[in-house]
Parts: sequence; structure tokens; C-alpha cells
Amino acid sequence: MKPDRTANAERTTRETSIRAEVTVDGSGRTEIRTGVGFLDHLLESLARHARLDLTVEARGDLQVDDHHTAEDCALTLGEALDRALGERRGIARFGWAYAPLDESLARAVVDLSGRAYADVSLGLRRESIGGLSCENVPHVLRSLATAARLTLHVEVIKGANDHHRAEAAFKAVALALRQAVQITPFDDVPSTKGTLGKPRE
Ligand SMILES: [Mn+2]
Repeated sequence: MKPDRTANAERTTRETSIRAEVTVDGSGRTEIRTGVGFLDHLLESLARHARLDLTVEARGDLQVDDHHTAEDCALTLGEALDRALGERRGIARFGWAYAPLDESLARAVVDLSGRAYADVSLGLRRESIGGLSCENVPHVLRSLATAARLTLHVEVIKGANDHHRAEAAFKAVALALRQAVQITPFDDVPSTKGTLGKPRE
């Protein structure tokens, strides 16, 4: 029987209050309200193309700026994803993809390694897009990789429009993630160590 790969995470600090729910074997249905327009857009794109069902509800200190909200949404989502993947038994583990968005082209490689590592190179030039500071776009991807305990390499190879560059990056990550979470016919944990880390409680 297929495992039910659905999990929640909550995170409340003096800066933000966030709830996320992830269904890995979903259809791409989203309910995302972070209070930051472009962050909603990127997370919707991520979930849609990874075919995750994703709920993210955030109340953050947007009177300060978008930083805490962006970071904590990514950490909460990553934590829910990590929990949903459990001991990572039977998964493909690796995924890689290119995604274009008109003139922009991004490449992402994902390893659900159980270890957090991110190398993110987006080359964004604008100060912000839709309420999200451009410096927070790579920060969201790094925070997601940290909390989900995955290795992520993502690079925007070309592109003139920063909205397109950022969105292409999230689409490439989504497509790579979709491959990596697939259940294979092999009912084991795909590691020579026999483990991909201790599942999150
Ligand atoms: Mn767009």
C-alpha cells in the first residue's frame, strides 16, 4: 500500500506565525496566503509543477519587511515536506530539470539526501518584485533546502526579465523535486548507508 505522504508544520515566533501542509502525492492544488504577492506566486508555481498539494497560511511582521515572512514560510514548508517524506524509503531521491519561461532558462538538480545544502545562483537585478525583495528569492530556496534536508543546485542560465528568471528557477526546482519524490519499485532507502537520516518527529 502506498504511504500517505501528507504532513503539517507550524512555526510561531515573535516575528511570524505560519502553518503549512504538504501532500507529496497531490495534484498541484494550492491555498497560499503569505501576505507577499510574489512569494505566493513562486510557491504556487513550485507546488503546481511539483504536483504537491500545498497550504501555506502566514501572518508575518510585514510592517518590518518581507524577510522574516519569506524565510519562515520556506522553513515551515521545508519542515512539512521533510516530515511528509518520512524515512524516504522507495523514493527516486534524485531529480534534475530545465525550465524555460520565455527568454529565461533555469536548471535545478535535487538530491533528497537528508543533508541540507544549497547552491543558488539567480542573478536577479531588481530591488524587489511584488513585495518580495530579490535578495529573499535565493534565501527562500536555501531555507527550503535547509528545512527539507535536501541538496539543491539551481542556476538561472539566461534571461532578461527578473520575474521570469525567478519563476523559471522555481519551476525547474518543482520539476526536479517531482522526479526526486517519485516512488520507485525498490522498497528500500536509496543510500549505501541504508539511511537518509532520522525522520522528523
Ligand atoms: Mn509569473
